[in-house]
Amino acid sequence: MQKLQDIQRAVELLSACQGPARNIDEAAKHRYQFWDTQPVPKLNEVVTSHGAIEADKDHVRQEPYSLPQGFTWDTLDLGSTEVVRRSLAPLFLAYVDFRALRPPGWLLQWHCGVRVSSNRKLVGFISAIPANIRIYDSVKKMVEINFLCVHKKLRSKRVAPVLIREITRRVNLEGIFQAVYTAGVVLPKPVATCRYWHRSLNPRKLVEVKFSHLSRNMTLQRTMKLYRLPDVTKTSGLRPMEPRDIRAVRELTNSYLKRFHLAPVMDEDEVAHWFLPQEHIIDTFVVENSSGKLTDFLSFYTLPSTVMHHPAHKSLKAAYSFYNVHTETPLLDLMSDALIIAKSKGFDVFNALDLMENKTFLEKLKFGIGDGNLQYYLYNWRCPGTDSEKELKATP
Ligand code: MYA
Repeated sequence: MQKLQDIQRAVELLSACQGPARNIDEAAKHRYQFWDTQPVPKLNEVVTSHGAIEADKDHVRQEPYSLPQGFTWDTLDLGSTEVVRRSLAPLFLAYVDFRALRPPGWLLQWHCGVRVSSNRKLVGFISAIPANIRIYDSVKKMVEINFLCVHKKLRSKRVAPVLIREITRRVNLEGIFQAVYTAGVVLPKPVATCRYWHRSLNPRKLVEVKFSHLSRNMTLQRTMKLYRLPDVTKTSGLRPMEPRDIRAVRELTNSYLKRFHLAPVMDEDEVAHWFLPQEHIIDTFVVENSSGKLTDFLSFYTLPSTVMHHPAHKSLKAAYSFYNVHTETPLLDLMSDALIIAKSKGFDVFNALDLMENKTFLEKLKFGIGDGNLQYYLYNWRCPGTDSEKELKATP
């Protein structure tokens, strides 16, 4: 889920709008006209029990929810370059790797769009992908909800609640009644709160495009020296993941993730989909010891963003930390190698959230804290909140 959420966050930031609260104090004053009708805990609720908030439905509404006059529902074929280029790209204002919306078990009806009936222009979108999620001791078939988006001209007209109700109906029709999602805004009620951190790999360019600025008393030369990295990695046996590693990577992942309260449980097809290296999309490096056993792996995915109004730089290449599993190599060494690989592949910045065990290496490896939180939510599941270290995103 991480990957989709990062793209989402980019979209959220790009379309900065007056919307719901971004911190708990503001949120406490807000009345949630829509969310107060949904099976989610109230913001001020102290949750101590675990379980579904409402029972699975026996009867699910068969007809789609009504849209305002002049709009129609449509499903989007994300396998079609034409659909992505003509419909989705203008709505999201960004390059998005929609392969992430077609993991094993994906359904066409879960790529749910709203078009203007007269000219077929896409003005709203929401998507769901299936995932097995473990929350504390329960493993549930859930969906991850991503890419809720409404065209700027249609904002604040209560279209988002219709999209959310409609995707809920379509998911319920498949016998699934729980979901996991993230947002920058505070809604009832986050199960965990995380923060982004950024590690400069190419400080000169980051300063030039104003992604970062020179700290006080720092020259560009000193900043470049501060962030300099070795040319070669340190861990012996580190190599790109191959199809023959799928089984071992699955075992490493599922057993490592048992340490966390909220995490996906992946089968081999999902491991292949999310981890097998694909140029400009996902990098995964495994550590193979001298007896041929895989002991650790690191992974990060690519998200380019467009640089506006700069004569020389047109885009920024960001790497996002994905899953990093360690049993023998110290996590600090593994992540230091991740930075070295990312730098050698031409990335400008390496981003990571402060979840899982990431707080143990962020400062040591010279990550700087970002602004804004990423809130994690569960739909129709009540459980106590988890710390960000005990929490973990689901899939990219
Ligand atoms: S998070 C990414 C969200 N997308 C963006 O930020 C892109 C740019 N922004 C927009 O396109 C619009 O501002 C959006 C809101 C579409 C976000 N998540 O139509 P409205 C509530 C949930 O008048 P608009 C992502 O994709 C808001 O509190 N609710 O507002 C995960 C208010 O409700 P209430 C949100 O600004 C999505 C109502 O909407 C969000 O025109 C997970 C206002 O509607 C938000 N990010 O449109 C969705 N933002 O009155 C939930 C606002 O109560 C999935 N709102 O305050 C739930 C599980 C469903 C499946 C269940 C299966 C079992």
